[in-house]
Amino acid sequence: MALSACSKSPSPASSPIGPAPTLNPAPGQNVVTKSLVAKPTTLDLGGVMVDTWAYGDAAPGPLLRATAGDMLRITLDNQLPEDTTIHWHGIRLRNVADGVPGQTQDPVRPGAAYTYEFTAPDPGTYFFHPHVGVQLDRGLYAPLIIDDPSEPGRYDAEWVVVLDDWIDGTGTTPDEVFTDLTGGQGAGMHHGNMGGMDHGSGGMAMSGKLPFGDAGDVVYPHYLINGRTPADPDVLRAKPGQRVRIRMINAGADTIFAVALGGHRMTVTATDGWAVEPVTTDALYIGMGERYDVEVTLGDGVFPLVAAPFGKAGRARALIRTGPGQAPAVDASLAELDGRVLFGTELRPTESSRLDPKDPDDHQMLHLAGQMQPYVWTINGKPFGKNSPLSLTRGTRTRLQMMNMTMMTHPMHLHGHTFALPNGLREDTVLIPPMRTIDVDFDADNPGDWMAHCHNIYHAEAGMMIALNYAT
Ligand SMILES: [Cu+2]
Repeated sequence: MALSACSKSPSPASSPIGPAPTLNPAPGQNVVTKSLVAKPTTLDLGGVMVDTWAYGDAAPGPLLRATAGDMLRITLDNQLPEDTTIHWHGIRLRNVADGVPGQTQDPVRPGAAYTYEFTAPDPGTYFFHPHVGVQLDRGLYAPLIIDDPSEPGRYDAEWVVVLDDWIDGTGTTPDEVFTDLTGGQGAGMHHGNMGGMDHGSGGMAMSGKLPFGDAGDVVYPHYLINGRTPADPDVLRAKPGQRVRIRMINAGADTIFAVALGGHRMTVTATDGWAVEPVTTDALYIGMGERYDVEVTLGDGVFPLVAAPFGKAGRARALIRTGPGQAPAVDASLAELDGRVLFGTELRPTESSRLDPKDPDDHQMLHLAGQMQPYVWTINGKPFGKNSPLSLTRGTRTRLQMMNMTMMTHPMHLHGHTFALPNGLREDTVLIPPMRTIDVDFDADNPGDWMAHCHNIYHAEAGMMIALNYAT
């Protein structure tokens, strides 16, 4: 049986929400219109054929691109055998378009269509995916880029690089993985490395440090960049000396990656769409649901762009080619992964990315707990559906104190808002390391029924979600 987030919602499916009110564009507002078909398909991941679900016939799905201030009008045609929705991850949109079944909309039934209408106010790198069950761990994800109309064209080229951990269609499905984690008899499932001691080629991890505690809960047979295995990788082409922006998105369900580009250092310029004071690094960590923009001036040759899964064996790889030459071996070591691996929380915001300085008026707590056996992950002592929604007040600066009482890292994601870390860094997803507490502040200026949850999709499905509600 496929569990869905909807099935655990406090709003029973028997009380329908109905269609979202129509959004009319403001005078002069540009409207980006697109249709997406969610459907079963067969994909070639690069020598590996899998039956999966995707938006169209590719994973990642089609790039969706607009300019800040545009209205998006996106129709989802559900040709899946299950209910689905789309969540526009990181966008500060109107609540009715947020894609949470039972909370902001009714689930989109098989054979039905649903139109999302919202304005995308902030430029940056985003993505979209279902907010139902563990569908994100299939091929149902795609990049969403919101361009900044005032940005100078500083780049010769721009690439979107989407990371993923892949298991669907390899003798099991994400639903079977979840069933197995929760004690059922799913097929083909292997439990993760509980001790987190097998550290693959994860940079700092190689030096024996365990910055994120236990690795994820699922062992994946494949790690992908732009839907390709390392053996038959995506090849990104440019000329030597060109300045390239790479927009990185971690669409994985259970995997933190360390990313490095062989022979280069990378300058990080934004996270979750918000500009940061540039930092040049050998490599950087990217958690599930996080995005980083980096810029690189390319050398001459063929270079591996590698994403090493934290605490797990294997790697994802693409190639950057600016000239002739032999590609390096799939498993060639990268010195950069053993160099400085940046943690996102070390970054500092630009002045333009800061929240106005203000003390919080409202304090709320997210107490994160859980364990593998039984497989239950909770916020404030209970799994989603049993925990009490947080009650916010419109117009207040709200502080969320996120306390991780587990030995795993949780990428905590807030819908409909971006928060500021204590150093001012703006994000919508932040990695909370084991036994650590991070306070984040945000303005409750976008009323509705929202979600905060772990972006490990198996944790979220096992209960690590909570609603935050406030009215106009
Ligand atoms: Cu988690």
